[in-house]
Amino acid sequence: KLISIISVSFVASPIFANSASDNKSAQSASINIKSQPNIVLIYADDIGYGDLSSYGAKQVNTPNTDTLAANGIRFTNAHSAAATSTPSRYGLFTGEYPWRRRGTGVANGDAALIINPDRVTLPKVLQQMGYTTGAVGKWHLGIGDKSGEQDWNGHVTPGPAEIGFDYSYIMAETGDRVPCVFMENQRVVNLNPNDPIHVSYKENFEGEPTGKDNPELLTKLHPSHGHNQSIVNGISRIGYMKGGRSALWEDENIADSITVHATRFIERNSDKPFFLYFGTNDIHVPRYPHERFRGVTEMGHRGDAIVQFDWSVGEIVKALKKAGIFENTLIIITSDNGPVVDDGYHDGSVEGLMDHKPWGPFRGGKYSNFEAGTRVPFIVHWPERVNPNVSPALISQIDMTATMAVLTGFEKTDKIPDDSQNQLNAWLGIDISGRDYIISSAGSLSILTRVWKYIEPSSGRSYNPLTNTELGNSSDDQLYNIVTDRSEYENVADKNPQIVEEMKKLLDFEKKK
Ligand code: NG6
Ligand code: CA
Repeated sequence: KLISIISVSFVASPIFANSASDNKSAQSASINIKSQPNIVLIYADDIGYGDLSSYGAKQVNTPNTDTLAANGIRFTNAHSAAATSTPSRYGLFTGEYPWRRRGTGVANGDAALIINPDRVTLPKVLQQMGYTTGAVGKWHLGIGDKSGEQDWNGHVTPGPAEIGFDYSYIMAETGDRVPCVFMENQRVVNLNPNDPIHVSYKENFEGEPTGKDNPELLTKLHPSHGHNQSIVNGISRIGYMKGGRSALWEDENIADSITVHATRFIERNSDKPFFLYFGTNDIHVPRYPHERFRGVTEMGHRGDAIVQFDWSVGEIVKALKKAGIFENTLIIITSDNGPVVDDGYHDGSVEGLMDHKPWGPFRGGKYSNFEAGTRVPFIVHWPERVNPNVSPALISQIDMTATMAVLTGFEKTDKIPDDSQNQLNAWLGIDISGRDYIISSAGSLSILTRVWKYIEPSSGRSYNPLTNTELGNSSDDQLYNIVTDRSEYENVADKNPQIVEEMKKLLDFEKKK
């Protein structure tokens, strides 16, 4: 639908000139592929474009991920919907751009579920097509129906089940936010009813230590900015909690715990099609990898967490092979946003960075409008269907819902938001062009074609000294030629007023939808 509107009003526009190739022909050559592979989405946290050795990293080795990249398609122009976690995940599961909806910014630890259970979602589409669906690991979409007044001591609903997951084993919120507990099918795991959990994002509970007042209790990590409230297992967090002692996680065991729950899900469901969303905690802060990974790189905890991430990938592969379903499983590996080195804890990552470039050849990082905010690794591996390749196609995670719907034969595609396009041909390596354009959100909205990138003016600051991030905000129009200047150093808006006009027009057209 979208394509036709665009081609009517914008087809002659100079913003689409010099595109990699004509994707119309690729689109009409659409393969007839309706089939039901198992689908495993490995969703890394904060892994940047340059963080994997398959994407050029030299100081850290990610052999398990690299093997999938070498035997699958490695995308070089793939984007998350936003430059932070919650909005990217919202876009991923709903197929709707997060900037269309309020309340999709980084969710607090006591936020209610931000996805309306009446929506058609990626897991619901797959459920309807007969898949068993599971969500394991980082969630960060809120849970329950009462922001700020959650009772964590019973069945917390709505949550993963209400948006389409048959099974869930999730971190209640994020690694750096209380409550620091796992929830299995929306109940806190290992909770002792005599020691109930209390959570507040407003004030501390009497007598409970904090990172701010009791730094002597920080046995594992000290905050560099923020993260100085409740202390859980020697690390201070965002928010206050008390109780739930038997349920608290140990940060060094998170990767093991979620990986085992992911592989068990695979084992249990290997005889019928399943969809596994595996959101890793790595490499988000607080980074405190298991001792078998701590020190394996010379890059501090951030490098070690990348190796731990790669270990998890290897375990998933092993489980699929053991179950005999590796060949017919579609594995997608990508990340929720770009990289950040110091996101709030002293963990040796700044000192250990050396020549490593988490952002690859791009400018910015997590939180940024510049490319490194949303241009992320993206690997598609499916031995039965996909020939190894490197693809320059412009693709976005926003398309996952529509693309998987078409792949699996879901017919009510009109229920999926227009933002989500069927890009199956691009995702399977048949079409090397991909989308005509995508919109990403960070401090501002950016619109990216295969040649041009336009960033809307905003009043935000241009640099965050705490995270050392160039945010890409400016009160001026910014236009970059992403082909000749992929690092976005030369703003050519003044030289190309007509292109700026066209890009703005297209963005306005999208906003009005
Ligand atoms: C920020 C946190 C940061 C991280 C981020 C969300 C502070 C000072 N910073 O507010 O540490 O949690 O939110 O990251 O609190 S995300 O990858 O989950 O979006
Ligand atoms: Ca993230």
